[in-house]
Amino acid sequence: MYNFPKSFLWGGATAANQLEGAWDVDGKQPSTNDALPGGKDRLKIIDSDTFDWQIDNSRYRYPNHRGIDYYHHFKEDIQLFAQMGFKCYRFSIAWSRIYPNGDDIRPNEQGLKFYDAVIDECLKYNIQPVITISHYELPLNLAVKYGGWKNRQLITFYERFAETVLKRYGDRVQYWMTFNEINSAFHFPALGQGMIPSTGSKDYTNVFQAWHNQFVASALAVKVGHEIDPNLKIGCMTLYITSYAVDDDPINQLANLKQKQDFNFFCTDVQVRGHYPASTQRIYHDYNVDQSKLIQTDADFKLLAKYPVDYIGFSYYNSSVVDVTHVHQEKAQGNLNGGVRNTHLAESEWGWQIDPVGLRIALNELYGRYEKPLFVVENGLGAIDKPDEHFMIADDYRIDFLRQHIEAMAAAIDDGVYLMGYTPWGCIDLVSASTGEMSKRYGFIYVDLDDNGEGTLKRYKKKSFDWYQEVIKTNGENL
Ligand code: BGP
Repeated sequence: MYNFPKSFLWGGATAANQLEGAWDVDGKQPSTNDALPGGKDRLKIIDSDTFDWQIDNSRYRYPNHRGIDYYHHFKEDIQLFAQMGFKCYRFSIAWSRIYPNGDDIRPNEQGLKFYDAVIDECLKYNIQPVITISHYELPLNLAVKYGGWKNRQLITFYERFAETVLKRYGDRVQYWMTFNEINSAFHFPALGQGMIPSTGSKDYTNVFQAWHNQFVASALAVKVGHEIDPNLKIGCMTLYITSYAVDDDPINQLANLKQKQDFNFFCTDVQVRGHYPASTQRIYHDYNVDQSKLIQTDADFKLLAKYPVDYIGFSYYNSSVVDVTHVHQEKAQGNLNGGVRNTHLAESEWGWQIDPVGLRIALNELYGRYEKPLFVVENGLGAIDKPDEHFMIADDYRIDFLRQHIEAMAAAIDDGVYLMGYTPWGCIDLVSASTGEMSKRYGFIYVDLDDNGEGTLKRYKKKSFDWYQEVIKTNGENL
């Protein structure tokens, strides 16, 4: 017997740039993500100084630009989500559909109409939309012309964008998040902050300036949202990686403490508590931040204090092990933070270590620290699915992964954690953020499309589709 509340928001999550396609349709201009190549060099390119943001169709070809052509298939897809019994559906709005260049004065009505249609389609089935205002993209023009989020002008552009969508959809959408995985910029400022690293190594003064600007922008979105309707719930979204020290050496324990303060808590502290944490000076020092260059005003600090977020959305894929004394040699992969191999854990085909207990720990750590409602808005197993000749996919590995993580959530609820809902990542197969390819799949629904953009785009239910339908129907009892 599990204690999922009756109102628990079971659903699934996606992001515009990874599934919509139609990247230049109905007035949309390119986003930063449209300018990323697919393939193995994707993260290497983001992380180097050779990254150029030019759109070149021969290089930045399918599947990035095609997504799964959700732009033209969303009715069919949402109908499938409804069949699974989704109570909510998390998706993002492509900023460059609404303000194609980011600095436009007026929004693009065709872009607004598209999300009207998506939202209405959800509501038709009593699915609550959960909207990420900005998920790993911004209009390319804002990166090229303004240098991305390190430029304070982005606050004004984002505020305009956020206000437009909150006003337009706030009557139908209660749950919002301001920035996807805001803390990921520790590793890849190009993704969420739209910044081109100008030297071989990251300039953290820019990264922390960009965060500050994003924190202020996020607070302004909370302000505007609550002015429109005090019942709107506007959350942050962080990538949570439960981390362990490799052994009981206090040196490793201290390094693990710092990793948590830096990666897991820094951004969330500001967005939830409304002020920078006590560790800020230590963090600036460790990341060589030139404080004399940071622009942070008293008015900013007042805004942060006045408009903290209403809930904490977070993604959880894997844990990591901190080992500064080099006890283990074997490196692990992982969602941005790898660390070393954990000998107790299995790993995915991409080397992400599978750790459901780590999710229970994450939930307890976050709730213990903030005592604000939590929402697991991403979780899942990226795998290569092999359809048979009838497009049947027996993805028992995915079912096992999700079952164990749902059990961990149930245990955390018994531990006293207030958990609002669960939206596993990529509920329908979509383009992977890290590889830019289709073959790393998360969905309950298979999409016939390969890494070269070949395929019929037809949708097929995987075995996990029926399984998740039963999970939702029984409110998490039948796993
Ligand atoms: C998160 C992102 C998502 C998503 C997911 C899986 O970091 O918010 O956009 O893609 O990770 O990552 P990947 O697609 O690289 O397997």
